[in-house]
Amino acid sequence: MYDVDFQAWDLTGNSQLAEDAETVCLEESIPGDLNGDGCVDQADLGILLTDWGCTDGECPGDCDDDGDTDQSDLGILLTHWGESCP
Ligand SMILES: [Ca+2]
Ligand SMILES: [Ca+2]
Repeated sequence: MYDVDFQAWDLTGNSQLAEDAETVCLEESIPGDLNGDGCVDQADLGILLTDWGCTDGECPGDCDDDGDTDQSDLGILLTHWGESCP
């Protein structure tokens, strides 16, 4: 879905804007970064644990995007623990 957005920005002819947007997108795509602050830490773990057992497909703690929050999501978060943190 991001490709559609980048195409729209490219149509403006402002390549710098597109590059900035792509950088933000990449930072937000860190597996386990549930609150989107670019860092995988205890705040994200709290979100995952609060959401533990969710199966309705709209789960804030769903790291692997399979529609639930379970041990596979916890494993992904712990694998990326501390990633990109200051
Ligand atoms: Ca985070
Ligand atoms: Ca999941």
